Amino acid sequence: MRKDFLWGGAIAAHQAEGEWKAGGKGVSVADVLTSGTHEKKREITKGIIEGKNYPNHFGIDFYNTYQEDIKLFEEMGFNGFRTSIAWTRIFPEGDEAEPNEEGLQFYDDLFDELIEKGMEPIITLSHFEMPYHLVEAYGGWRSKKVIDYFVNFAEVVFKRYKHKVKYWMTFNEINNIFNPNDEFFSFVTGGLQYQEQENKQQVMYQASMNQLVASAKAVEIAKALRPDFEIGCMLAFIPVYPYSSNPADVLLAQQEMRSRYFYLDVHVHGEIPNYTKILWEKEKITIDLSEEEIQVLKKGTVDYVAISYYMSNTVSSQKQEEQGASYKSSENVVDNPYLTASDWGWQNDPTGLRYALNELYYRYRKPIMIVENGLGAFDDATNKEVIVDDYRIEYLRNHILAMKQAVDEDGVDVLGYTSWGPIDIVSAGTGEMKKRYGFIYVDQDDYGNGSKKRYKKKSFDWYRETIKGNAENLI
Ligand code: P53
Repeated sequence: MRKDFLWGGAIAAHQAEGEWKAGGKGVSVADVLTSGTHEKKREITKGIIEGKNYPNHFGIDFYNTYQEDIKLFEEMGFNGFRTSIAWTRIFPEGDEAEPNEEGLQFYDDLFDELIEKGMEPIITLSHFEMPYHLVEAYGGWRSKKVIDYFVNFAEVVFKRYKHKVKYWMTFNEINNIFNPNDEFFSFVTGGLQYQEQENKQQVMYQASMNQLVASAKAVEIAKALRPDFEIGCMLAFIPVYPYSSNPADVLLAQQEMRSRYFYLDVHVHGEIPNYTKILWEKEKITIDLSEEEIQVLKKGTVDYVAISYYMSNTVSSQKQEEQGASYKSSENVVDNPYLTASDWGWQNDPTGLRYALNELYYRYRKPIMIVENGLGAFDDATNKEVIVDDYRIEYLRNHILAMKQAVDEDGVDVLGYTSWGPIDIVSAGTGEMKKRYGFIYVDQDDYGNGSKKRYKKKSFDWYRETIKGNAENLI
């Protein structure tokens, strides 16, 4: 493991900060999402509807509590911390010419606090929180105008924080826009809402190309400001396995991986891969992409690859009987009989992390940062002073061990590991508080009721010891 390995945790502004209107903040896409459950999808409402529960409006009040929360992270020995900048704090509507000073000041204070407590800020520019106005007025990322608004936002924050932040990511889980099973993700990732008649694939690819161009432009600007900036891309990396050794399954799994690799091929190599060009032709998809933009993609390639890793998916070319409720990144996903799943149907697969790191590193030869990994679970908080979350410890231990094997035995270059939600936050997928990832328990329910007091879970001490021993002490 690297000497300067970054150990820490990761959150996103909209899932933690709350105070959705404070300091001149505008409405983001996350602000129009109601709360749901594993069984009941979050609703995307047209604007804010009185009487509905919008959990991102309150988050865990991190906007007001960050100093105390960071103190707890410091106690665990974090030397890195990932969060995002809420675009709507800086540009409330998204298309203004001038930024909102109060929003900028908030992140100045937050980053100062992190640095003072020994943590390298690792910052995502866009994490499921684009201004809602850009959705209403421009149709989200389907519009090329949004490229300029994003690039302007990126430039403002790069300039403002260039002495405080070195590690950046442009778009969180950029590939999450591509989930044919769930249009929810197209909305949170790309601000997309499809019309009845339109070719969804076309819209999705156009939005993705617009984001990829915007990312590349941001990289160029960043590098001109400070050449030693580290700018990464970020993928939801769910490796796809074949259900059997039937060559049809193996080929299907390989083809489904393209919905991940397409993004990396552009981000890292600066080129649209042949398999995508062929698909566009076959599906009669026409993408508006100028020669100049093609050149921009070539120049604005990333320095590192960041991933979230929670699970693997398995696909079968044949229909399988009696499928459970596994998270499905495509309609061909079936349960993997060798794996168990979380209460939300995410199949727990530590070996898959080692597999993923190898695939990524030897395909792209870029350092990798694991910026999300963790187990969403129900915690028994009958006695808040003693919350025993052995299941979480086991999940994290096995994944960290798999990462260590990838580093020590396979030679993969991993820059750091920030577990998801070191303090309980609002779930992105369901809007629940009760889907908890934290080492720190937050006394609050799905409706924002509770004392909001913080309590250390059993995993708190375990993670502190793991970091202290640089994971050498894990068994
Ligand atoms: P929640 C689905 C699949 C993989 C990653 O998710 C995902 C999702 C979204 O549900 O999102 C990332 O909160 C995302 C975070 C999110 C985290 O995973 O649904 O980057 O914002 O909170 C965990 O359990």
